[in-house]
Amino acid sequence: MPTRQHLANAIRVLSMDAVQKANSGHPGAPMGMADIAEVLWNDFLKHNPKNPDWADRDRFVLSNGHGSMLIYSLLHLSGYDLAMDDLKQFRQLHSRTPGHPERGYTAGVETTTGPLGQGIANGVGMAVAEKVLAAQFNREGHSIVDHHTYVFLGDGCMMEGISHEACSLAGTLGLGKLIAFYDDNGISIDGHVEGWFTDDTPKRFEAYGWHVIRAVDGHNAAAVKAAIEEAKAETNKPTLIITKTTIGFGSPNKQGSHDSHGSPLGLEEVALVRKTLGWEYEPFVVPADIYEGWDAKAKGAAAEQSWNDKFIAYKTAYPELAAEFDRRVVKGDLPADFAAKAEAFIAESQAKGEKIASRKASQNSIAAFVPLLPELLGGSADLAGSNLTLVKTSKGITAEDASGNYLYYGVREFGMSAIMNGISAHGGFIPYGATFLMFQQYAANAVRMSALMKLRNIFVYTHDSIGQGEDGPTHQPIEVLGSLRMTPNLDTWRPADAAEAAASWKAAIERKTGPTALVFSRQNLDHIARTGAQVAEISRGGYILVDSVGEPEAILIATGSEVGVTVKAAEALKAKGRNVRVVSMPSTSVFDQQDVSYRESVLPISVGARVAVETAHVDYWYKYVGFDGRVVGMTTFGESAPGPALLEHFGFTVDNIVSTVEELLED
Ligand SMILES: Cc1ncc(C[n+]2csc(CCOP(=O)(O)OP(=O)(O)O)c2C)c(N)n1
Ligand SMILES: [Mg+2]
Repeated sequence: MPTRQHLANAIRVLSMDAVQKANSGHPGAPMGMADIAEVLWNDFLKHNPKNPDWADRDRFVLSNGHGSMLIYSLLHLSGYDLAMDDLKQFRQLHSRTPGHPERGYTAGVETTTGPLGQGIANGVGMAVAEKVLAAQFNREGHSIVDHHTYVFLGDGCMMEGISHEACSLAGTLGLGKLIAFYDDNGISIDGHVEGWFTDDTPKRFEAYGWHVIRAVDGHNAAAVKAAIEEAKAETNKPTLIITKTTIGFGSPNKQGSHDSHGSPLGLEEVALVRKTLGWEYEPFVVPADIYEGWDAKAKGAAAEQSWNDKFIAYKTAYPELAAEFDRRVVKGDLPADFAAKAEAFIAESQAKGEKIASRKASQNSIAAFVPLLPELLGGSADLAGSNLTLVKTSKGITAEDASGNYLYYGVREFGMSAIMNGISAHGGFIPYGATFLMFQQYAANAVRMSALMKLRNIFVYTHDSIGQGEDGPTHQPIEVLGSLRMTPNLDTWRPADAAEAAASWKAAIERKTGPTALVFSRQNLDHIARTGAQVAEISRGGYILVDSVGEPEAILIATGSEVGVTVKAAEALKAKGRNVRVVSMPSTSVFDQQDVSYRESVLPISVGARVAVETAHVDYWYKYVGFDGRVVGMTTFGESAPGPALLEHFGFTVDNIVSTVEELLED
């Protein structure tokens, strides 16, 4: 049987060889953390390489995602569907070993990491999901949800602000099954960190309410093992294990230096590492006894089997709960009657004809859907009263009682969004979380990561424009809608009234392949009259709201709070004998996905005279109105004044829309 160090050396050598072959990558972190990973994976991690989707597996997150060869080596060695040939394709097009670990590309990669700090926040989300799911499903004598979340992170993650947001909340929520390993190697890209990172990290985490295990020798397997045992014994607090390591361990000339962080070691040094470690095999050759030492297939199958047995007993005792678990966690399906009930709610919202803010309409939708969907896990970054995310059936989650369905995220927009990503990646929940649209920019990269990972998340953004008024330009987004819409695989909805708000919530909940941003007004909006057929067409993202007689002279396109004023402008134009059409376009990406004949029926190519109306940056809309079209929109920041005064000041009036259309037709 090979020694522990020899098992760890397999990671070191595979990592340096793959980086060398790709002529690109980061050998330092995998070589430094190899011993820790070996102990964690071989002695503790509960997982089944043959079923990476097993619901009660431990979650492993490599927050320092630049060390991707560490996780690829672990997955390969322990028996996942990741062959040596895949390792040889490290960082190549369409390989299963992309530059940074990517969810969906590699079996066993739980979350995409690389943007430092987000992995630990995802890990916090996974631990939240475990804790809430356990509170909802476990019963006396039946612990069907009972797993740990392990996170590796480095100095970079520790320096990033998001780690403060997420770890602070993790302490408050008492996430006892979250165990993080800080790769305390004193090195980041620019060199020794003393010049830019001198926090007392143990004290910092103790102040958050974490259990901290200090100064563990990360190259001493027995010490690492003892630390993990101690961490698991602490069930009320998350644990940070601070492991002292040497970056690039095993490289005689580069270990301990940032030279080993992010470039190939070089062929000569690679040869010296082999000598130093006593590794006598060619690149990408692992001897049978090493594979044997790593093989987790039999142990993993047995672990899953024993859980399956537990689940059978649970199913006998609690058949309904077991069916819910299967629906929510295993399949991620909605209740069979959800679609019909949601349709009825949309129709009811249309019939009621209320003049309310779309954020209020959103709250009405949440109130209607939460009782139908226990998987909805809500929250807001300290703006519940403004975002209107709380409803009667919302129950806050606390350290002591995690059986609720609502998280008070505090003022942590980025943390909230990345935690939502972790909750969604874990499974069992559809998270929704809210802030002002302006502060989406604080969270932007986590929203992008959600879209990249194809996660089912609902980002709720209220106070969506200058219409929010007195708070002024610091709170009035101009460029955010455009950037949301330009994010691949993110659907953005900006509903015009209660019916569109309800339809957008339904679409967001039903979307399994990516996140949705729902954008709502602070101010009251007119109720819009629609036929039943028009109500059904909301789900197509864009539809004819007020039609012309035959082919229109001009088409007006509006979204959200500007639909009402645009309809009025169209009426004024019609009174002047103009034959115009109004298109409501709550979601451009959803409209773009419709078949060409539908799109052509709404926006016929033959009608070049087009005007878009939206209180956001004009540039986005030229795609729909063409270079010769007009946009009633924003090119500057807003101002501080009451909302109606600002809307008038910036031209969102019937008169200005009418004259813009007339000018265009007269040109
Ligand atoms: C948000 C973000 N900023 C910057 C980078 C670029 N980057 C990658 S690794 C790294 C330094 C990380 O230092 P550390 O976590 O200590 O890694 P080590 O060198 O110890 O492996 C930086 C700045 C990044 N990946 N993500
Ligand atoms: Mg470091």
